[in-house]
Amino acid sequence: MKDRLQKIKEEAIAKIQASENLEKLNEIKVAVLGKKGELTEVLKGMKDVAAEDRPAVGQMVNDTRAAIEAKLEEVKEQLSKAVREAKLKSEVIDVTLPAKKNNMGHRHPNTIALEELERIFVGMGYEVVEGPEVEYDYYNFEALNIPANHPAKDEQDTFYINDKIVLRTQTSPVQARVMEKGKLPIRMIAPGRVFRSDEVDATHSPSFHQVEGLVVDKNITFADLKGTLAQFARELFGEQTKVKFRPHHFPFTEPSAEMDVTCFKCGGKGCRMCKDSGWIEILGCGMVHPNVFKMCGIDPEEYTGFAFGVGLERIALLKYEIDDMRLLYENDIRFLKQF
Ligand code: 2U9
Repeated sequence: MKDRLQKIKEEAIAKIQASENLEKLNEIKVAVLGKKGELTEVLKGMKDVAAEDRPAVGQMVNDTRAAIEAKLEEVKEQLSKAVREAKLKSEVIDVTLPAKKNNMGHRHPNTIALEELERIFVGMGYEVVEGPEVEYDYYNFEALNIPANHPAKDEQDTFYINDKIVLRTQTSPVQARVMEKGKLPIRMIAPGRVFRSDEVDATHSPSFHQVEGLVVDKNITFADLKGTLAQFARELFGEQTKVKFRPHHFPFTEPSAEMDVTCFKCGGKGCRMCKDSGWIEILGCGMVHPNVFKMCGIDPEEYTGFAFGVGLERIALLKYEIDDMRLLYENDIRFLKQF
């Protein structure tokens, strides 16, 4: 028995010493100390040992087991250390190498223009309000005094979800909803995406962005409209900018106008940018129509107001001298980085 145990120990220690990795070490452990291992087999044979010899033999088995376990632990530690060192070596970082360049994003020209518009109007005390892009026909048309037979309501121009719901064609429904809530006075802008059934070309897209404004209070006049929009134009295009108003028609405002600014490229002398006219059309505006007030629960005898609307893409194209709207939707970073 003694010789057998001695043999098991020597062979096991030799194998442990020779094992080249942790997996192999584990295999040896199972083969010697496991349920069906050599040493376990010896233990099973204890019943055949004479009773008086059992304590001594038992002690020998325990000593053998302890010696093998100690060797396993020792070699396991050596192998783990080697694995750790190899890993560290392979993960060495050379801090003297040049850093990888981060790809920086860039604000979109629309976003730059929007933030500029918001800065100007927030500076004048306006609130920025957003609303749903999928809108009831009621808020998009009816509440804004756009009659059922109006060409804007045609399926050729408007995307209909069903006969009561549309993709908003303007951000005016946001203002109609604010008016309906009844908290007066109102000084707000409503920026956002709008949809019209247009073919894509250099100046049209089925989805674009507007910023509309609305002021409602007692004693608001066309003079307030002119003063506010002239100040807006000076802040956006420079202090020297002059404005002029041409009569126009919108169903939701009366009277209505379009506002031109002196060409910021040639100062009004005439150039390619302003098609030699010296003027550039910027926005539409007008005094809120009494019918719109009535539809939204405001008494037009007590309150008056003005409203305006600008195409955000139009501002971005003009300000950054981009000649094709489609470039704004391609999102080529080489293009975007120029602004
Ligand atoms: C309410 C009442 C009136 C908003 C207005 C315009 C004039 C206008 C166009 C500019 C170019 C749209 O982006 S565009 O295609 N908009 O000319 N918008 S007045 O009038 C309102 C809005 C809300 C309750």
